[in-house]
Amino acid sequence: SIICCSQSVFGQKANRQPKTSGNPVFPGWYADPEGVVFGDEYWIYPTYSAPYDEQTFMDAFSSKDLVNWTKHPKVLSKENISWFKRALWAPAVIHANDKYYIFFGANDIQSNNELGGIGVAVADNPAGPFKDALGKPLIDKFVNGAQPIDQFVYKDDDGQYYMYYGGWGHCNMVKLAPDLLSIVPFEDGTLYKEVTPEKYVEGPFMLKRNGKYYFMWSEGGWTGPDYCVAYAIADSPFGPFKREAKILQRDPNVGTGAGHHSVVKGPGKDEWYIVYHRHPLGETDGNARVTCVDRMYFDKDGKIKPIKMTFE
Ligand code: FUB
Repeated sequence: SIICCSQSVFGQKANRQPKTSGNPVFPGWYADPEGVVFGDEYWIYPTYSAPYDEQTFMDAFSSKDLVNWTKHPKVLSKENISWFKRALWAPAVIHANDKYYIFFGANDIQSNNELGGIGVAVADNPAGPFKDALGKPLIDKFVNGAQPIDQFVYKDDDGQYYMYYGGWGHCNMVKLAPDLLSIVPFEDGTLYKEVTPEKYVEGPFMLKRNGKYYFMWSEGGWTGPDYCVAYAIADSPFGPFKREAKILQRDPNVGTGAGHHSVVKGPGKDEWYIVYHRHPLGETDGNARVTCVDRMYFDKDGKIKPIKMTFE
């Protein structure tokens, strides 16, 4: 998966294979990985993939070389969220205002009618401890049919933060205030804009490359073999997000149910990695999800090439 470093950095001989971490990149069942780069370190914040009632904390993992990973246990845990009732999952993490913000899904608002949805916790360093900032969720209801989970926070070139989120086949975007602790109206006065692409299920992600917005998401059922990632290309963060293609999907020789991803940029020119979870072959438990990283390439027209899942 991850290529350690350029040969020039480590003086490797030209014919030596670059060192890789191997997939999965760390042991244990971890899903919905949010990969981010902070300074000279790569960080991955995943869901602790266990039965719902055991998802009471989040671990994080850091690496300077994308090969050796250090575990940071319980960067966020239920003790630091006063409104926690049931489960934490699918984090999105961003560095802003000299702080680190983790946005997370919590509790069960649809079956149990609990206070829940998308929360936000803040820390002074990426290993936490993150502490809930609001004493309540940032978004605690379904709007436009979108379950308030699976958020991704995107900073546009003009400094504006947008949050894309949504499960159950609907995706909304909201505008965040500069302190990232409240949502503010768009110019037309609305708070929520639905941006759902065709076949969208959950797990939105956005990146910008060469002036184009690449909006990505997961399709299929999260416990099943058909879970996969597709994308759209747009000229604006508001879309429209016209589905281009599926780019990550099961491989009978490697894994099934591959999705809920993020993307990190490596140090090289146009060097990109997709960070995602997949079900190991032969596993039937829906929570058997492991975090993997593979190279992501663009073709000469700017389209994302189908991703080859590996054990490397
Ligand atoms: O980990 C719980 C759920 O599984 C996430 O919210 C979905 O995106 C799916 O990956």
